[in-house]
Amino acid sequence: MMSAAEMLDRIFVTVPMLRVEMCGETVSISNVAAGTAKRCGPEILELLEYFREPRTLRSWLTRPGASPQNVPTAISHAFLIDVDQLVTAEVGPIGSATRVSELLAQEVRADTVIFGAPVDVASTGRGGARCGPMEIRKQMQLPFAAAGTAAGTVYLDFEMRRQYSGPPPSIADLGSVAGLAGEGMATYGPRITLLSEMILGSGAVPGMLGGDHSCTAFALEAHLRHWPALGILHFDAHHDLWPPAGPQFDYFTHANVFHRSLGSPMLKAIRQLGLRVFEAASAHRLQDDSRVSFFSARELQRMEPEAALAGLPRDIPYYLTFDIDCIDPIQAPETGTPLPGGLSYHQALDLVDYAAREFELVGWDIVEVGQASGAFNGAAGCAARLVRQLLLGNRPFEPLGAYTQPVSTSLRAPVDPASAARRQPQLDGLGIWTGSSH
Ligand SMILES: [Mn+2]
Repeated sequence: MMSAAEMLDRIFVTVPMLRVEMCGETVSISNVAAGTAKRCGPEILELLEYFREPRTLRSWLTRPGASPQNVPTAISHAFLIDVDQLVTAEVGPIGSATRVSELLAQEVRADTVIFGAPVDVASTGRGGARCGPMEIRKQMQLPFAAAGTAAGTVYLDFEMRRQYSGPPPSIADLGSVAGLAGEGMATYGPRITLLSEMILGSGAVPGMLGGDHSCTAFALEAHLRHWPALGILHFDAHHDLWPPAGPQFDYFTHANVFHRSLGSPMLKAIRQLGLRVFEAASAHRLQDDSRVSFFSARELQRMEPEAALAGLPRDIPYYLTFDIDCIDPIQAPETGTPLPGGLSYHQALDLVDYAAREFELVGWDIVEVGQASGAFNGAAGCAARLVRQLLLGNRPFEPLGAYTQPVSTSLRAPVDPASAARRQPQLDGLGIWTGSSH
């Protein structure tokens, strides 16, 4: 049981999407997702407005003229929520398991802050993407140490023939956005936006593990408010540009993600990569927008990453969103709407690596990874490796000729056997080597 003094220093925030109705002298507030409702005096609105920014209870109670009277009601009816209750901790965190309150109080500094969005209510295909965060975390097995504690560790990447130098990435993992049974995206999604805003406010790069692709629309909402201009690199078999079928169908699906984002003038460009969907559509449903450009999966078979990402404005930050169905279902079958003829894992890795080096990536997600159907989850395996490449981002590295020996050295100087023995690598299951420099 928390003491009153401890409670005062907890950080609370107003739950998004409360329903507020004025009824004469009183106001009726309801949290539809939680199933709570309460009629209150109108002064509660000031309280809820104040906590739209995450703040401690103490800060409210020490404000001149502020009243404590609605605080217990607001908390017991889930109008105000402790920020740590926005998420549930997950097994196998990537980097250091971190509470939201620690991030907000700046007790943890991280380059990237990971969170999961285990939800698939907006999928029109097979479900299962709610398992994505868990399935990806299971396959990460990353040696990335807890934030700020990894001095002296180096990372090798045999596949890419690189030895990364400089400080390793510091990564915090908040767990996953908590959901309520039967909840839809109209209330779950805004909590993704809220968490993304908090991470952006901390100065870190948010990295989201979906979830169906509708999650991206809510993360992007935070980005499009935060950045004066933004571009999107969109990996997908589908364009996800469908407008709602009509005003009566204004619900969220994983197929109308970018139609929603294009409503923002802050979105300057979107490059779609890997498209290969055959569809019949009335022409008016897909309107030309000069911000949208794409290459099909087939076109990409003959293109270098440089060409695939050419022609985009380079003076703006980018958000990278990766729907795992971009990769061919032979390698990544565990997804809701698979289509044949996708990118190979290696093509995708080359593109993501190039994007991370050449563009300023300020946020990213990997979505639509489903549940394993057998012993190995190929989609999650591909996703975990793409996550690793995104976490390494644009860090400097030395090219490797063989194991830990830089190419330049191997070509020019004989190897000192004693030093080679000291640098004997330890392999882990993902082909990453880590060791402290002892
Ligand atoms: Mn998609």
